[in-house]
Amino acid sequence: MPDSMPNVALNAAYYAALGLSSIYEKVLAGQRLSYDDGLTLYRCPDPTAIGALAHHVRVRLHGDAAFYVVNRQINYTNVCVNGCTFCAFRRDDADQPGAFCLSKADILARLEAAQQGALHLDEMHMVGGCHPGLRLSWFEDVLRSVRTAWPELPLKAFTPVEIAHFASMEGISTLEVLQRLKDAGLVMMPGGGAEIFDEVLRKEICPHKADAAAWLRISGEAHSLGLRTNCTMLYGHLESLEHRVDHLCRLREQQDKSGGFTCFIPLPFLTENSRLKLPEDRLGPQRGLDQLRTVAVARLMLDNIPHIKAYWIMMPTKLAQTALWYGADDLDGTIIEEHIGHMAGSSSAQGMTIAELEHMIRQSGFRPVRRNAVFATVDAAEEAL
Ligand code: V47
Repeated sequence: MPDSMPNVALNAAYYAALGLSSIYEKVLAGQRLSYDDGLTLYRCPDPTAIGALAHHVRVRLHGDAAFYVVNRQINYTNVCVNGCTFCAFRRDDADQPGAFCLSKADILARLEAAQQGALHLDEMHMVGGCHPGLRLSWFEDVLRSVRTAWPELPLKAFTPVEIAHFASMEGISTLEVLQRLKDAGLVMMPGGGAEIFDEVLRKEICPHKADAAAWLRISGEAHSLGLRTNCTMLYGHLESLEHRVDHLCRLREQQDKSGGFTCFIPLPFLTENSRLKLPEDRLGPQRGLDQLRTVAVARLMLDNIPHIKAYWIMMPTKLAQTALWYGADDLDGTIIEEHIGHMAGSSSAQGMTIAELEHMIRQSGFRPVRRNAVFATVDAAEEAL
């Protein structure tokens, strides 16, 4: 461990007193944790003990670096056929109040404004609802137009759920959809739509969305084409700790097979404007500690996924800073405009400047490292794409 990031908290006797000796030894030896270990970590009464173990792994992987990206999010539409109960962003059809659908010109204008403001974007992050009228050729045209305007800009777009939707609209395979989008310039896919993999619960919260097997299969197909992708877990709703650990184990298993997941993003459920109502005992300030613990358990369980993101849009910025000490190494980026979290009650800003992100990282005791969409540091970006 570098001298700049000492970890004085790893006291073997203390872990023994918590009943965590075997997990402690596995983590220090770099060995894989089991499903039962994941549950034990979640049930341990002392979150700081879990955080210290996760920090040990995080420092082993990334030292004192904390990553951020100069990016522009674009949500192209919120019209969606899926009707997920938790989602405050979606509108069932284009006539509903608040429904929107951007044109290609709108998208290009947003990027143009961002390029002028930020001087140089290192990621376009574009996702949207599963719109019943937008064809694959429209998305290909948008990607090609963006690539023509900004050939160096890495294009990150479409979750496996959108890919499944495009395939069913076009009557072609998901692999073919991925190949066509790759040919149009796609290099990276965001990790949304994973929600929670447990089949019974998934049917309850998002019955019409691509199922767990499809989500994982499409991620694997993207990896087989050389696309890199992220992965997420939506938590803090109706799921149990067993569901969470099962979700992490399924991601780890997929990563063993296809190897293209770059970053895991735990997404704490935001409750406002959502049809999914939570019982009282699931709400309240203890959710902050649950978020830190989830970041830490993810860092410890996902031994084959390089990065863990504390997404500052969905968690308070002070908590995202603290998460850097609980296993997270990335904060996402400048963002500029975000709808999914904000329509669900996020009180964070819409965007941050480079100076604000770097300040936030330095204030937490870490070294800011600017990266692009595929996590290459910006100086080395061209080689990585
Ligand atoms: O797929 C929807 C989630 C996701 C709510 O890959 C909600 O780098 C909380 O995946 N409360 C979209 N979460 C966001 C996402 C993402 C964000 C930033 C970076 C990356 C990346 C991916 O947001 C959705 C869904 O899982 N979501 N509604 C809600 N009420």
